[in-house]
Amino acid sequence: MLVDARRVRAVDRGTRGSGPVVCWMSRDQRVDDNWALLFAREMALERAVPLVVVFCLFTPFLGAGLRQYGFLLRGLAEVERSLRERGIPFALLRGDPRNRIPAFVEAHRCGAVVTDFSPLRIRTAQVADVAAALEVPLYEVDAHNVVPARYVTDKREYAARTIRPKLWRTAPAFLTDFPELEEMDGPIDRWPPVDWDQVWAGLDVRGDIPEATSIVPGEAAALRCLEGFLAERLARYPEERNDPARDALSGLSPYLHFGQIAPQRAALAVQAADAPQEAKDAFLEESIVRRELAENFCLHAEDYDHMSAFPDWARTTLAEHAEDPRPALYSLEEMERAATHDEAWNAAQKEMVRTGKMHGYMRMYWGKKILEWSPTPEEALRRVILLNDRYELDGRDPNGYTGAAWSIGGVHDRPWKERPIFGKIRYMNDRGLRRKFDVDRYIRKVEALEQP
Ligand code: FAD
Ligand code: FO1
Repeated sequence: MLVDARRVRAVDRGTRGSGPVVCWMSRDQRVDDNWALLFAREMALERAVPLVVVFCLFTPFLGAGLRQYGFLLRGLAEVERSLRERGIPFALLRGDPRNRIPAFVEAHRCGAVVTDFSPLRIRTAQVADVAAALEVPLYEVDAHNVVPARYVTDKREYAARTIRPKLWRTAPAFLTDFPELEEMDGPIDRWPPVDWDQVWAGLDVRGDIPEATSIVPGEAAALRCLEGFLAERLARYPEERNDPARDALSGLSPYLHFGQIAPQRAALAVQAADAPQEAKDAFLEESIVRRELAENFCLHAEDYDHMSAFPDWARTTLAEHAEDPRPALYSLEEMERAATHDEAWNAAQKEMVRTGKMHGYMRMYWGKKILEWSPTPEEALRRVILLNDRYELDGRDPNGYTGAAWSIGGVHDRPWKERPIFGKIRYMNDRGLRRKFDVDRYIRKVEALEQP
């Protein structure tokens, strides 16, 4: 088996047909290092039938606008080119996959469908509904995680320390290199090249938040970003990753979110890099443990974007402090305009609006201040998710819902010393920031960013 069976879930066995195999690409929007695509190709070869890759473009999607769809479409155009070079046809469908995928399978008498994995409700519902509507089998392949999310544990984990041993027990066996996606002699002209101008013209999403031009989309740019990280930032990562005034992060999250690079590729490259083991361990802790903990949270807590998913102690403490006076209260609109009294917070909001990517350390502070300055914790959670998914390139992601739940509701955290408003939720304040890094330097760095 080219693809480890522990990555594959037969969603619905159906009766296999004799026509082409469809790879329904959604989360993992790349040609190389894509286990779902490798699995579909192997099935097509075994059956001596064509392979066709389809992407079903739908709007709206969790607050995404031109900024996010632009990144996605430019990356997809690169996917189409790479696939055609390897003799694999690509088709872009428009509309609800529940209708469009079964219709495509019917129209082309396809024999089986393979799709990728995401723990978000919108995706698990789509996959279940499409499987129910198909006569032929549908397989889901976890192409996103190093250790498949459904395999690493069958329950909700409560902290990094509980999932970490389960991940590292099997990660070495999964951290293999990827097979090459070899050429096929497919019927690439049965599906004509995509008319991307027409796709862009028909994109009915809000366009008032401009594309993030400082981050180049696509699979090739993602690899360049990884190479740049290895060469210039990895060695500094342990000491400087929590310093927003410096540039020590990988910068990979937009590419990881849109599946333009595999977390496994990043992990393999970091492990093979000429860098201190401490730096490698620090990166793998974030990119494997923290990220797969977020996958686990969204997979096992369907209410991952609601307070009901917070641990009991957190909901209790937030309720006990719901009536505490709020020394500063801001409207969503004031927050969106970065018009608070706190210059560090305003800089973080501006960094996100201007670049599409807020520094990870500031996201914690940014989220916790929204709790402090919103009328209720429910409203705070709503605002964190709304602003995050509206402006971040890497938004609408398990990492984001988990980051919001960690900041507001102590998910994967523990109770801390009780205080007003926060109760026992971990607190952060600007004095703490100033102890950690040069806040004024960060503010100057953001002010120097060009306005959108
Ligand atoms: P690096 O430090 O280089 O990390 C590399 C990769 O490791 C990241 O791309 C990510 O996949 C993973 N990782 C790092 N930190 C975390 C973390 N805390 N939790 C889970 N995975 C992590 N991340 C998103 O991808 N999308 C979001 O919408 C998002 N929203 C967040 C909101 C809040 C309130 C908080 C506290 C965190 C959020 N994060 C989100 C997590 C984290 O801040 C980002 O993943 C990280 O800053 C991305 O930048 P990077 O890839 O350069 O980071
Ligand atoms: N996936 C799709 O299959 N079709 C889409 O039209 C689509 C739009 C989209 C917009 C923004 C964004 O952040 C992700 C988007 N995805 C889309 C990605 C995909 O749905 C992923 O499966 C989800 O991000 C769930 O993890």
